[in-house]
Amino acid sequence: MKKAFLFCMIMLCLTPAWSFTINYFAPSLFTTDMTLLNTRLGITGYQFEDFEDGILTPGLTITAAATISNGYTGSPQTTVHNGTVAPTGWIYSTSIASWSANQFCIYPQVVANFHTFSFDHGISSFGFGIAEIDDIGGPHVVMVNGQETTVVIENLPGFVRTGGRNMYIRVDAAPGEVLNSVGLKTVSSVESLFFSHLAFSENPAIGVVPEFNTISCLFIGFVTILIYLRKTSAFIR
Ligand SMILES: [Ca+2]
Ligand SMILES: [Ca+2]
Repeated sequence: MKKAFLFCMIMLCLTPAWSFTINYFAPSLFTTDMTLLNTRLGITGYQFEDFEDGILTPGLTITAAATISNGYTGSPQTTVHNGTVAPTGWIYSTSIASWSANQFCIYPQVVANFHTFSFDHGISSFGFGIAEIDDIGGPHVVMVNGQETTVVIENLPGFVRTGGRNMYIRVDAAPGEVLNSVGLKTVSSVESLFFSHLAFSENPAIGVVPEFNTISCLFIGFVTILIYLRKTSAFIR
């Protein structure tokens, strides 16, 4: 019994307490003044992917998957943008759907219920503009590192259901944490979406430094083991 309790305590301590901050920005904040816009979105100095050239930022993968069928999708299908030049028609040009100064955005081509941005190595912050939540899809839950969050795009203040801009989302990792993927998920229906003005921020220190709480827990866990073993061996003697 004691061993089971001890094991559970140690496992709890070894489980990282991930937490992320999800920031949202309504379409009303958009301006063609990129300096001002990036300030408003908190992405000044970030690296950007604005889809001007059909080649994704190295390390970025965009996946759109339809795992349910309805009037749009007869069978499950997936599209992966892996950094190669996109076929004609995969990059669209429309000012009302773009969150950047240029008019480009990407339409993942599959009318999907899972849209995922994945990063080859962990990053500290990621922002993306959403457009074209205008149809039957949703609600769209924000996913972080493969886990559902409580943030639903359609419930955010300032959300506009339209063929234009719906919302800009920026996910920040806390010190010692990393973002491996960010996405949108619906379970009841599929929706075509446009994405634009992807913004990345990296901190080389992030991903290699455990959280203070994790370090503390590890220390407490090992001390507990030592005390337990010491008491056990004393009892045996
Ligand atoms: Ca590019
Ligand atoms: Ca749509």
